[in-house]
Amino acid sequence: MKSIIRFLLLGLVLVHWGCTCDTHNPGKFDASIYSEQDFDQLGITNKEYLSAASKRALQWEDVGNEWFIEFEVFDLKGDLAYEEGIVRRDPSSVLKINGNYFVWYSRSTGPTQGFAGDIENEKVFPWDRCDIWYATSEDGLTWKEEKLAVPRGPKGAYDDRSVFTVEVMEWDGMYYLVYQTVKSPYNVRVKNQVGLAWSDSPYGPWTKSEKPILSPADNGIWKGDDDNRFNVEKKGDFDSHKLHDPCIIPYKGKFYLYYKGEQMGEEITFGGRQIRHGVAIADNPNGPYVKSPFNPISNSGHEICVWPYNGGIASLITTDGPEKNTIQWSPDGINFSIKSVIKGAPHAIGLNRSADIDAEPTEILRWGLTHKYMNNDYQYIRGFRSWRVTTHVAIGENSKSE
Ligand code: AAL
Repeated sequence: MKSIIRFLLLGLVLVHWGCTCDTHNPGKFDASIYSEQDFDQLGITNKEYLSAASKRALQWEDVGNEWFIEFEVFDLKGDLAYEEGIVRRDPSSVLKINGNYFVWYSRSTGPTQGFAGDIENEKVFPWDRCDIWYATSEDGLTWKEEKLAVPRGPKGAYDDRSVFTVEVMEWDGMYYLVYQTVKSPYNVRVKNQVGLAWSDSPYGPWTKSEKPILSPADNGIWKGDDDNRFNVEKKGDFDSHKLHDPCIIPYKGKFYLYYKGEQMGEEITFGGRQIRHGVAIADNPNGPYVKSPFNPISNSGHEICVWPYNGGIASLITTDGPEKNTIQWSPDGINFSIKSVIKGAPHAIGLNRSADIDAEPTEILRWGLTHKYMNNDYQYIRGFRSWRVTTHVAIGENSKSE
């Protein structure tokens, strides 16, 4: 009994000592490295009593508001507007070619039934049984659907079930479409790979890669034979299940293929779904693409939205993970840090690649395409615009400081 009491008392002393240490021991947090101006800007007047939040604020990277923006989305006119019976989603970047805008996108027909029924004949997702189509526009607002660009492959091919979520790159007189592929049957555990097609004209015809140009890591192990993606012996790399949303950027004499990874045994973390981005690098647009040893290069995100800026690469991180709704930038395409935290961003952005990207960090986001996310209905492509926000004022209030 005595020893139990002694043990409890010791515990109490240690807990008390730990508390005082945390709040009073300046050795743990060196406030002296921050200037009077740092404290004044954050509104902290008592350096002896720094809350955890104040310590974090002092440690934030010194960034201005150059990357902080707000968005609005709107319906488009013409063939990309809502249409009963047809799914159009995941728009690529928008290219301006001879005065006309071009976009490529996933297109499927008919309702989505999900995984509970006849997966051999039904549609499990809106992006199942898709082909890649394209549309053109003179002003970016009214669009005309042109025709099929890249169809699914013949039965037995790696892309026989669906080709979808496409991005486009123009390079050296050639056009490249990079997209997701699924081979039938589209069950819950099916692996998703990346395919590529190329042409010397945006109108096609397109030549498809005979094999996927990138595949999931193969170091995860499913548990049992049930078609259940949460039952795993071992999860494997962050991209052990699916590679999604591929986008190739020419960068520093090489080709950086950014993608979203989905892991076997995906979990819900304190920031939501466990989704991260990776990059694979090649010397030529057609590959071979080699995954960076630094992967994953984000801890959050969803659809890839990346652009070159100031010698580095910027990335809009949306939807999932603790760092969702941030714009990040890296000096090297690999090591990203947060430049702004925004209110919310449109899904699946197709960037306007003809923007003057050097004008300012987010110039490329002034307008572009997105889609209406609604899994139970026919999804359609929409437009978005964004603007910088530098002050918060009431009507008639003078926003200028001296
Ligand atoms: C999107 C993208 C990929 C997924 C599906 C269609 O948000 O991440 O493209 O496969 O959803």
